[in-house]
Amino acid sequence: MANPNPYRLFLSPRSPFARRVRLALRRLGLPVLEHPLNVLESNPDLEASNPLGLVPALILPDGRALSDSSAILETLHDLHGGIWPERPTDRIEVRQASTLATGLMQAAVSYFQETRMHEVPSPAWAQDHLMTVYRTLRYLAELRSDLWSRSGELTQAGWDLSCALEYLEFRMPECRDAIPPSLKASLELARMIPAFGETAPRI
Ligand SMILES: N[C@@H](CCC(=O)N[C@@H](CS)C(=O)NCC(=O)O)C(=O)O
Repeated sequence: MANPNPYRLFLSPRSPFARRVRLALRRLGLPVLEHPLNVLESNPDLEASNPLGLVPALILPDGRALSDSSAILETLHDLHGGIWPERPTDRIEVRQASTLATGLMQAAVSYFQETRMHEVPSPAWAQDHLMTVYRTLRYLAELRSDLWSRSGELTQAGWDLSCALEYLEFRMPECRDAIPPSLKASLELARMIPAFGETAPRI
């Protein structure tokens, strides 16, 4: 019988932050009702759960609302496990790699908003975010490969990196050639998983 109170997720099909949560819910096998939104419009249902008006927002089966993708992943790990490695020393490093990959998403989202959505873009501000993207890509390429995948399975950081790289290709195609081959390996691994294709950013 279907769970009468599945998780409910407010998302934008383009949001890399929503995507990391969608992928985690699928990996954990948790039933979820997805509510895709256009975040450029007013969304009273979303705002009733998250007054910041940001996606993702997750409604737990008991009705409590969670916002921010990283906080949502922490709660999913508290409730179900399976997001972070069991060993605390491993967890510290994978979580830090995940934080940097998520920061890469944020820099790319900010760059896109500045260059394509502001009436008068600031070239200096956009350039600063572009440099952040390049610097972070170089830094991430130096990290140990087992932070991204172990025994052929992506870690949470590997999923986040894959979402960030595909978002870069989607919104900042000028950065495509700057993605180091060692990082592309995670993206190739993610692309073999159907859920990754099902949650790809689309217009
Ligand atoms: N730190 C937040 C960032 C969420 C975020 O910025 N979401 C964007 C979509 S990519 C959004 O909802 N934007 C709507 C708006 O700015 O009004 C998270 O990790 O969930």
